[in-house]
Amino acid sequence: MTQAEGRGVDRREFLRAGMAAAAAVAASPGAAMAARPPIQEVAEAILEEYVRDVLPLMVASNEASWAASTDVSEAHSAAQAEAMQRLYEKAGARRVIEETARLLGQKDQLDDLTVRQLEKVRLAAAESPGTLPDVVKARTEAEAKQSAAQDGFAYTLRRDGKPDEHPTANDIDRVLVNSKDLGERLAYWEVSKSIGAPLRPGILKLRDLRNQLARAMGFDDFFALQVADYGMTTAEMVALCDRLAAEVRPLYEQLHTWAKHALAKRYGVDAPAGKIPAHWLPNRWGQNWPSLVEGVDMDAPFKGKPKEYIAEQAERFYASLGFPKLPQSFWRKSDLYPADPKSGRKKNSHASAWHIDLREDVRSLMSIEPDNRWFTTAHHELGHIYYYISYSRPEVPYLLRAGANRAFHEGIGDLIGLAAGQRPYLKSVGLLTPEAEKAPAITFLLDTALDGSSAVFLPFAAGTMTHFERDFYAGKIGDEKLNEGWWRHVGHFQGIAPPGDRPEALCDAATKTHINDDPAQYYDYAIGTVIKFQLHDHIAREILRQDPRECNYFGDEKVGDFLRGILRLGATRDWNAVLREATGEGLTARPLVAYFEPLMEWLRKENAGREVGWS
Ligand code: X8Z
Ligand code: ZN
Repeated sequence: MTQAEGRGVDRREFLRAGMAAAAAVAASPGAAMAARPPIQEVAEAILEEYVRDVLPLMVASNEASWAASTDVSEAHSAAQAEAMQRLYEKAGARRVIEETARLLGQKDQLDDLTVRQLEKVRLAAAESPGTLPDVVKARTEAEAKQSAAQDGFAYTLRRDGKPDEHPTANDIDRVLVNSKDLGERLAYWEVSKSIGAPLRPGILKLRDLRNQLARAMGFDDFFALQVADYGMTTAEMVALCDRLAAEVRPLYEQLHTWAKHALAKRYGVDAPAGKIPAHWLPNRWGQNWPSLVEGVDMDAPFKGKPKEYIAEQAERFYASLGFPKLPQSFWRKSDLYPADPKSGRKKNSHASAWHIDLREDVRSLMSIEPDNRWFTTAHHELGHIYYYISYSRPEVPYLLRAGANRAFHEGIGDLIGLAAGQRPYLKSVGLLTPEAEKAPAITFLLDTALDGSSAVFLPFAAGTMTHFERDFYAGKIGDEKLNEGWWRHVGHFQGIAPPGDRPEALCDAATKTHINDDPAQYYDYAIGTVIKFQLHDHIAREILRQDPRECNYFGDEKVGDFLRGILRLGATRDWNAVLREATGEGLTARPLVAYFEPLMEWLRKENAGREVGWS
């Protein structure tokens, strides 16, 4: 029980709301005849009032955040902080906290939908309790400042005899994916980490403010507050993530060994014993390893395509499953391509999807370039958008216009990304080069395991990120040991080592955007990855009756019906039940591991005689 639930409520407020409910009942005699417990009426009236008050402020706050993320400026950042502050004042008002606690204390007299909404109100209030207005204000300002520092950061690359260069995040990623020159790789990897130092003071401050608010509301810390949205404790979430990481560990160790040797060959050096040097890998955090498989250039089919192709092709995939075309406002209001360098405009470089008004105003922020990574990312983001569209219907209360859990929201677009990477589909839309068509199936399977959110990704998401943030918010990592703590987890879960000393001032953890602006939630992606393979396995085997590794969802309305059956529920049902009813199984990495079974056999042979693992 939280502290808030333990405190008494202001009875006058409660009675006032009760009277409002009685008036509502009088105006609607049909409802009264149903003879529902009076507390049910009270709760419904309170929720209605809450939505009426909070929704417009949420829309204003989303609009201000959108402006701040798509056009970084001091004025936008100040407006964002102001709008968020106004929202927080209402959502976390003392009265809201007390009424919600009181009602949840009698939840056995309330229907399930009402309890679910009250839980959402309780958790939202815990983010900004009106009992601590100064701390809420300080946090809001610190959040806006940290986002502006992150989104407005310009990377500077200094190389002997060359003028300063200012590579974008896309430029850095391109070098890390393509360059075979270890000196150049190291230079770009180090530049990619230069954003950590300026973000260090801000993340420490935010940790303390976030914790202070969560603790005042009875949670152990901010991490526990975020996990509570799953109806779980921190210990349960970490145990779950550990189980998922352990299920995939034998496959990961084989992939790690194979990749280390493949990269050593590519760079013309000997493979080191144990861990892989971080700058060898084609991703800033080693979270996935694209383009490692020789012989298939996944980017080739996108070269020379118009810039609109990627997002429009992703839309065509969803439409083929019976989803509607995206509203015109999506295309008008989204910000899908890199900012023109000449414009001087700075925008957040990380992809995201936005549901501005919990109705039809849906948008995405991306920096799409014509390559395979953005092809997958666009499918991911449109998954969020189609989730928003599917549950924005009168039967789903505003407060439950969310995923079955946050991981479902992440998993759906990833699922369509996985489907859009299947060869039969790629061939049908002319995205399969003759070389890729001829390549053995194992080549594709290997690329799927290494890239995107898959086998290589899980140790990062369930391991490094989840453990680091758990430790960070629980105070288990000293303020002067952030880098040590970060690299300990990276080494343990991912088998990756920094290319040299990483002094504390550098703060490598803060280079990952989610640590700053989507905090204590990265397990969403780990669980979303597992759910993706569970759903995919079910769709391929039970609906399409095709091989999960060579299947084609495109144009199949039965697949669309199955997915809409999940999406249209929003958060009105328990997520465990939704998963079980959809797939017949609880949360498990079994289908993910099964998907890669032929690969596991192949890897064992490839790695024969090599030392597997790193400890
Ligand atoms: O942040 C994202 C999405 C936006 S919700 C692009 N992802 C994680 C990341 O990039 O670290 C998708 C996979 C993991
Ligand atoms: Zn996402």
